[in-house]
Amino acid sequence: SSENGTSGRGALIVFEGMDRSGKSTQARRLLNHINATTKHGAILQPFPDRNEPIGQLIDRYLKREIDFSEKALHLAFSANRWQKEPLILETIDKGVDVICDRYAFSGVAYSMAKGLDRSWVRQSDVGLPRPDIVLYFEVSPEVAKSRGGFGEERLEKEELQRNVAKEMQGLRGENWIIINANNDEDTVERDVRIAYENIIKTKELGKLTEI
Ligand code: DGP
Ligand code: NA
Ligand code: NA
Repeated sequence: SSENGTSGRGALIVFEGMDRSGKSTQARRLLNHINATTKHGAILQPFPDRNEPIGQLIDRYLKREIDFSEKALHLAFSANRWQKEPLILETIDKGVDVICDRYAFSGVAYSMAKGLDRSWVRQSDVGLPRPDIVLYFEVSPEVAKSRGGFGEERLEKEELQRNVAKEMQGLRGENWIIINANNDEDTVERDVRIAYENIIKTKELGKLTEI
């Protein structure tokens, strides 16, 4: 059973998965649920965070306004997360949950899917706060497709997404929960809540060592 809602530090909850897996919708639903049902509450932290300076550059890259070399892009996404590390730590310390919509696993999986070497790409995220739980949204290509075509953004290409999904499989750790994102929204929401209720927090928030 979890200590959520009673005492101690907040939980670090990460949503990962492919584009159109429904994770952003469900991250917002969990945020609302926690804020409606607990005293401690939660905040939602999307990555990339397009509001801070490095995130603005990433946003312009995704909209094809500027270019990055692949390694510089990798470090930009990573730096975008490091910019938010102090906020994440302070928030957790206050007892408030932090929900991240994507995290370092996207960073590693996208860059590996583009052919960068794992031992190089993992380094820049080592030391970031370690999630208490990673909710991995698994969606079949058919269902993802039925939810609408890819948008205009530069990484929303079918082959790349397939490779990202493949790389994500290799990143699964013992704190990962696989969410069947082919199910309807209410079923997925129920599964997410069950996972949330069953988070087991260590006394101190850990740090990412293996990614
Ligand atoms: P989103 O705002 O979740 O739709 O993400 C925007 C795009 O950026 C999406 O195609 C996934 C990709 N992305 C997210 N995080 C990272 C990362 O850390 N590295 C790379 N290369 N791509 C990422
Ligand atoms: Na997207
Ligand atoms: Na999203």
